[in-house]
Amino acid sequence: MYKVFGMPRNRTMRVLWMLEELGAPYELVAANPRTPEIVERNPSGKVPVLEDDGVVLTDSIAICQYLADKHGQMTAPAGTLDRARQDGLTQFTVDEVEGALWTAAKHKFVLPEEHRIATIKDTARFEFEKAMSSLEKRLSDGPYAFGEKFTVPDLLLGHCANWAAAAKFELPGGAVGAYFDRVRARPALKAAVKNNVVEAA
Ligand SMILES: N[C@@H](CCC(=O)N[C@@H](CS)C(=O)NCC(=O)O)C(=O)O
Repeated sequence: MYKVFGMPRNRTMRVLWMLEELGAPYELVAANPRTPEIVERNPSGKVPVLEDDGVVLTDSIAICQYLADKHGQMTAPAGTLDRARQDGLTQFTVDEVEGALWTAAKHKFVLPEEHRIATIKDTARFEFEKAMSSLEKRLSDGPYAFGEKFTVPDLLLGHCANWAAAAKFELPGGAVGAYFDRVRARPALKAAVKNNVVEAA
């Protein structure tokens, strides 16, 4: 059984959602970043962490792609042109979509106060908007980014859309808005939320 360390309210949700999509059994160990149980598994103190067969894996994107490859679902096979295009969209999601959201979050509550710049939120919003225009040009006719198949970058983009909504970034309407609605309505996401309620300490 997979063991997931982290909290559903942060990037840990990507791994929980992924495991629900795959129908794989897992256990969530609720743990905040930088706590001893995380630092002993990930020197940067970040979550999520996944333990598979006692082996520790870090970084949500790498974990999700590993799970997709291992289970042979939600991914094009490695070494194919389709996979290269899929990985390109994953990288775009990390750099341009998550990058804008993470910049805003770091300067709101992650960095030590003396290193925060409050006005950076305007820059983050500008970058997020720019990323949304690029995404519109990258999407297929749907229902998902590469057509009928729901793949790893769809899940990551759906997670970023939820993150953006929670952080009060404006989500686009039109084709991208409709795409986000489809991804965020996945039953596996609803199951990941329902099955991993963590009481506030
Ligand atoms: N590249 C990592 C980033 C992980 C990350 O930054 N996680 C946040 C929670 S969403 C965290 O642990 N932050 C604590 C910190 O930055 O000190 C991933 O995708 O898993």
